[in-house]
Order: sequence, then C-alpha cells, then structure tokens
Amino acid sequence: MITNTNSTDKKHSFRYFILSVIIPILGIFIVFIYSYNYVNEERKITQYNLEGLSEINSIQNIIFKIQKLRGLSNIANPSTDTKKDILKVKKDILNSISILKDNLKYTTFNKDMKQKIINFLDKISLYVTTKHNFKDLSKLVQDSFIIIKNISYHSKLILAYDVKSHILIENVISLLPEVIEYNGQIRGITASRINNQLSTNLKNTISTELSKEKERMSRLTFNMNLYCEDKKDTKIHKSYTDVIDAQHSLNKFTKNNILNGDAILLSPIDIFKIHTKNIDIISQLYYISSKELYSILNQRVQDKTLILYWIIFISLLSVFFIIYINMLFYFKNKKVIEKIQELSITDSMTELYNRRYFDIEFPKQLRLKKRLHQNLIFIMMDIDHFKQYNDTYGHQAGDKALIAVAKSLKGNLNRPDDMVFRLGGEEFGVVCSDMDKDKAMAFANKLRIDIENLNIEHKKNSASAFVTVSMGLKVIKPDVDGYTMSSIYKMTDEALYRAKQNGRNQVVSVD
Ligand code: GH3
Ligand code: MG
Ligand code: MG
Repeated sequence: MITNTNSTDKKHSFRYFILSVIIPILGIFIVFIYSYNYVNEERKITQYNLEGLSEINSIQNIIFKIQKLRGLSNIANPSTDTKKDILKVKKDILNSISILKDNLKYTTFNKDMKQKIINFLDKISLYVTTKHNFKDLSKLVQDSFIIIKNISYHSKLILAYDVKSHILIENVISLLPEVIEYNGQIRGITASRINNQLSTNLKNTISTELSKEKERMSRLTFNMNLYCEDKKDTKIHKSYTDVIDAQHSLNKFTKNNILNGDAILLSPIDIFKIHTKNIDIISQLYYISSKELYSILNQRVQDKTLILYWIIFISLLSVFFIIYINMLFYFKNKKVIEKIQELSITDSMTELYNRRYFDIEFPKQLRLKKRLHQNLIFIMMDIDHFKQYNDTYGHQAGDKALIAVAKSLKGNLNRPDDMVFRLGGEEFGVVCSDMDKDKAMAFANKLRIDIENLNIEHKKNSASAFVTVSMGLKVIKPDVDGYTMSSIYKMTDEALYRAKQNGRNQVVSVD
C-alpha cells in the first residue's frame, strides 16, 4: 500500500476543510447570532412591557381607592357607616402602597424611574393621612396620569405592535382612568352643593367637563368598533356597551338635572351611588382590558421564546448536518482513493504488486538500503516450460498454477520490507534485505523448493515432474557504487538465463 501524504496534500485537504466546513458553519453562526439577538431583544421589550403594565395596574388600583376616598370624604354630613368606610379605604390605600414599594425592588426599572414612583407613593401616603380633602386628592389623581404615562414610556408600552394592543393600552393608561376621573369630579362637585343649588362657577366647570366627555365617548365608541369588529359576542364588547350606555344616561342626567334643572332633587348619597355604579362599570372594562393586554403580551413572550428555541435547534441541526455530510464524503472518498491506489499497484490475478510498482519501489529500496548499510537482495524467477504447461493443461490451468506460485512466494515473505512482484507473464521478482550471499541463496532455494513441493503436475517439464521455477539472484552491497536499476535488472536476468541453460529448477547468483 502506498500513502502519499506530503505537505501539499495536507494543505489541499485543509483548504477543502475550510471551504466545506468552517465557512458554512461560520455563516450559520453569524445568522444565528443576528437572529437570536433580534428576537431576544423583542422578547426583552415585551417583558419590559409586562413589567410596566403590572406597575401601572397597581398604581391605578391605588388611584381607584383614592377616588373612592375622595367621594366618601366629600359627602356632606356623613353617617357612621360612611365614616367607617373612609377609615377602611385609607388603611387599604396605605397597605397597597407598602406592597407596591416592595414589588418595585424587583423590577428592572432604572433608579430614576423607581425614585419617581417612590416619591409619588410617599406623596399619596402623606396626603391620605393628613389632607384628604377633595382638591388635594384630585391633584394626586392628576399626578397619577403623568406618572402612568411616564411608566408607559419607560417600559416601552407605548410602542404598541398592533391596533388591538394599542386600543387596550390606551384604555389602561389614559382613556378609562380619565372617564372615571370625570365621574369622580362630577360626583364631587354635585355632592358638595349647598341648598341643592350649584354656583354658576361650578356649573361652568361641569359644562366644560361635559364637552370633554363627549370627545372621550366618541373615542370609546370608535375603539370598541375597531377592537370588536369581527367579534361582537365577547366579554369585552359587552363591557364596552355597558360603559357607553351607562355614561350616556349619566351624561344626560347631568345635563338635564344638574346643569339645566332648577334644583338637584336627589340626596348626596344617591348622587354618590349613581356615580359609583358607573365607576364600577368602567372599572370592569379597565380590568378586562388589562387582563386581555396581559395575555397578548404573555403570548408574545411565549412566541418569541419558541422562536428562540427554533433558532437554536435549526442552527445546531444545520451545523451537525454540515459536519455529517462532510465526514460522510470524506470517508467515502478516502475509501475510493485507497482502492484506486491499491488497484494501480497490484496485479489483479495474482494479487501481487505489479511491474509499475516495482519500477517505483525498487529504486527507493536501493537508496534506502544504501543509507542503512544493508544488503539488498533481488531474486528474479521464471516458470520453467510454461508455454508447454499451457499447451498441455490449458490456459485456465496455467492461470491457476500462476496463482498457486504467487501464493507460495507470498507465504514465504515474513518481514515488513520483503516484497514480491509479478514482473511479466510467468516472471516474478522478490526484493528483500539484510542477508549475506549464503543466506540469500538458502532463502531463494527455499522459495524454489516450496514451489516444486506444491506438486503441480507438469509432464513436459525437463527438470521435474512438477511445476518448477528457475532463479537469478543478485546481492547488492551498500558500499558498491554505480549500480542502477536497469544494470541490476540486466545482471539478474543473465543469471536467470544461466539457470535455464544449466537445466532449470535451480538458483544462479551473480556477483
Ligand atoms: P522457459 O522455461 O524457457 O521459460 O520456457 P517457457 O515456455 O516458460 O517460456 P516462454 O517465454 O516461451 O513462454 C512463456 C509462456 O507463459 C507463454 C505464455 O502463454 C505463458 N503465459 C504468460 N502469461 C500467462 C498468463 O497470464 N496465463 C497463462 N495461463 N499463461 C501465461
Ligand atoms: Mg518467460
Ligand atoms: Mg518460462
């Protein structure tokens, strides 16, 4: 077997490896990094959105309670039950503030944003415990609009990805809190009347608020139609309709009975109840909107996570596929190349090395043994009267005899650098080393006798009853210069010729 692995081959296979493995994998890696970061960034933004939404909900819940506290505190001549309710709501607000402060520690908001929220919560605590008059609490509600807007920008909630999310976000961060606050204001103003009469000043305020309310109602209707255009029997559609109907009748009542009527006939507690009922209906829509928004955002996080897993999976699969395909081709090619190499140096019938390989290998051995200071032995042999063998037993039997002779020769070669070649038709060559002339003669004779002892009948052989070979032998000493392959070949061939002349089935050596 020959293995031609020189440095050029290695360079070639390395270049091939770079082209077919490293470059595609590098490409996949770049695409992987880019798409992973892209999707992961979107996922992170949605997580910020969720965080922001949660904070906004908590603050809004506190604001709802503040509005309730403001409404109760504003009732003229409160009953004991109302007083009890006021204390309960106050306690509730302070409790919610401490929970929100605790939760704030775990958010990823920056220091500045956290501080803003804490300051706002501290302000609420202070106002609720010390002031809680209508004007101061209304100021807190106005501040909440700003802080909620701030959080929605900070948590990128304002960057809605689609119309539906946008409508829900608008409901949660501005529209519904504004409608609720409007009701709270009207409730407060009407509850604080004196002698069932409102001053012109207060009537003007209500009138301005009412015109703003008109605009909000048309926004609500527009949003509802857009959000529920394909689904009319949903919970959110029903809640929208409830809010719009309730607000319409309340606005009508405000216009006819409070603004244009001579006197307000309902008691303060009844006015409080009417408005509170409406606030509850609007709060309902607020909770449904925020719940729906939560589920949209959560779904978005899940979708992005799934995409990330797919990106990892497909990238890994592609890398393994590239490596697998290349390894498959590499080993397949290697096998084919080895087979071709083997075929190019062997004789197919006898499975010995062929003449082509002898011409490559013999000069190499000549140089190698000279360098190692060892004798190189060349034995050339030719089957005796083989033409007649073919004539007597047929060409097929001749082939079989050739194979048997080859096998016998091969069986006698034990050292790794011993080699046997089929030099031509019925001619063979043996190359071995590190023997003196006597040992070489003994070795050659052993080869010869073993062939005769195969006992292949050959009636026409003048030298024996069996197939025999004649041999020429040459011992090439390392200290003698001037030998070439062709001169050695010629000398050994002459020795072989003499062996034939001397009666065949013998070894003749040449000095
Ligand atoms: P000598 O003892 O002088 O060598 O006589 P010889 O008959 O062997 O010599 P010659 O060179 O005249 O004949 C060689 C024969 O070997 C001729 C050819 O038919 C036969 N031969 C060569 N190659 C093959 C082969 O592959 N198969 C078979 N069956 N015969 C072959
Ligand atoms: Mg011959
Ligand atoms: Mg012959």
